[in-house]
Amino acid sequence: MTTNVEVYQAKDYKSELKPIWCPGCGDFGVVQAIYRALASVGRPPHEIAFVSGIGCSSRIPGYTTAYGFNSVHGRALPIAQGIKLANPDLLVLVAGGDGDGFSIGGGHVAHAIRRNLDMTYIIMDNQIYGLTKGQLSPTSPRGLTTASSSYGSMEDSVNPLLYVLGYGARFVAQGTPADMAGLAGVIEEGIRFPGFAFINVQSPCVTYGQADQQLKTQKSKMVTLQSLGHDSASRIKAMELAQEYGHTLYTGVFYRDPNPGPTLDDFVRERHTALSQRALPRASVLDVFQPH
Ligand SMILES: Cc1ncc(C[n+]2csc(CCOP(=O)(O)OP(=O)(O)O)c2C)c(N)n1
Ligand code: SF4
Repeated sequence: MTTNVEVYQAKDYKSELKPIWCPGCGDFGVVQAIYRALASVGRPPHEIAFVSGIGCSSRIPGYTTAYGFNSVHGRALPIAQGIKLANPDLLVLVAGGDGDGFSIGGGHVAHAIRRNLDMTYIIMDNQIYGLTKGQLSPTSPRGLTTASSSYGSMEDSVNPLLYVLGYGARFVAQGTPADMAGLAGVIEEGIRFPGFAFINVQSPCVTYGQADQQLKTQKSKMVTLQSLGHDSASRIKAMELAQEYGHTLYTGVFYRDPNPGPTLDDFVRERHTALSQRALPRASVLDVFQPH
């Protein structure tokens, strides 16, 4: 008996659009890592929904062959959750910048974590607003001089790793395009994780970012969590290491819940089956929550 299982390669996820990022932007490497991770997972492009907000990094869905939605600044997560609820069989990816995710959209991150739908959220953390030409972002370090802070930022930065760990995220990892194999690996692990997965990518903005945040420097500074023998089943140990955000560039999986349990989409999938609908029409999406 022959089985007809299609095998996908990284190039199958690359769209015909040519990226318009600045030469040397870290986001070029991130999209390559996403192609590789998707090829390893092997889902066909038409079964993938890729949602973003607004920013340089939010252009990323358009450079893939997945169904893409370059949505509204800070609102990628609510849209992605709606898509997943309507059709839980889709592989859902969400991407954007640190401004999109932790400034205007910061409130959504906590609730997406609590809701725990099976999706992967990739932040391209360049510590700056790239698209709008270099204003302070929530992850900019104190003292940073930018277009909007000529005397240096007077605020402490958000620590995205501690933020998501504190809200109970079940999968938390960090990567850099300076280590393409490592980044593709954590994205693949995030996609395979059954639940909400968060991946912080240190993706340098070569035009407005900090001078020491370039790929070459990152390569020499990064420390893999694996080399430390880190136990990724411990949230407390993950939080200890995450405190080094902004000082040490740790890469790899900080935390993976050893008992992830059922997701909200498991419940929704069960209800879809009970309602004999694989993907509910928009008008009936809320029917899955009816008491039965
Ligand atoms: C509601 C709304 N507010 C503000 C903007 C302007 N704006 C567009 S992108 C952006 C920030 C971009 O920074 P980030 O999200 O970190 O992404 P990057 O461009 O650095 O990848 C802002 C403030 C907008 N488009 N919509
Ligand atoms: S402005 Fe920065 S983040 Fe935007 S494309 Fe250029 S290098 Fe990349």
